[in-house]
Amino acid sequence: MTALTLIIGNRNYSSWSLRPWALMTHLGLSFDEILLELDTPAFAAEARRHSPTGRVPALHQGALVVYESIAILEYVSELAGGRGWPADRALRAEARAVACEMHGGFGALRASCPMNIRARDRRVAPTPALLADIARIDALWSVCRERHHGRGPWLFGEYSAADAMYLPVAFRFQTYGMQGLGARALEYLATALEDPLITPWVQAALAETRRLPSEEIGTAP
Ligand SMILES: N[C@@H](CCC(=O)N[C@@H](CS)C(=O)NCC(=O)O)C(=O)O
Repeated sequence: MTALTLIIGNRNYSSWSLRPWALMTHLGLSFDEILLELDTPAFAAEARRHSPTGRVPALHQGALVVYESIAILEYVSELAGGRGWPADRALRAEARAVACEMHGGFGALRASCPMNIRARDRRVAPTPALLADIARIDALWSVCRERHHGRGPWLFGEYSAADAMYLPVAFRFQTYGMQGLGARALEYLATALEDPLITPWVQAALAETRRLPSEEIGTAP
């Protein structure tokens, strides 16, 4: 297979980059990484060289450039013989809906609680919009786990692109100490945060020293 290169942003902050990285890692695909420092004078020009949107992530394979995290998830799943999604067609449709909901939604959560893997004990205002996003995540994770717990520990039993999409949400729960998850959802949160395959990303994120003030949100509890 032609070599794959994933273009990513700072591991501590770049939630969109983490998603394809997590799925590619779970699928056992081998790939190189190029990290572009977010919010630097060089970023805009560099990112434009790698992706037409000037954003990360992007995936390169020879002359092919795939951008938009969800399109990358689809592509790498195809490269792995479809293993990025559930084998069952109905489950696959549900998993795609759940993944698309993350890609296009949860605006309050994303805006008020940026992913910041190394930060702990941050608190943000529990606005109605944020609480509504948390309630929806609780419902979604709980229903998935209730229905699929017999097949494995992930949203649809086996690991899928849906889990990769929600991994940055798990880090947000850890950073901002958000309440509101029921037992099943909490169990899933622990599964996501304790996933040994993401350890290299987390270790690298913890080793990063650069701070982006725009992403350092929240006060001590
Ligand atoms: N919809 C895009 C979002 C990509 C995105 O916003 N990436 C951020 C980093 S996590 C970025 O490149 N920000 C730099 C900028 O917008 O200048 C996707 O799903 O890949």
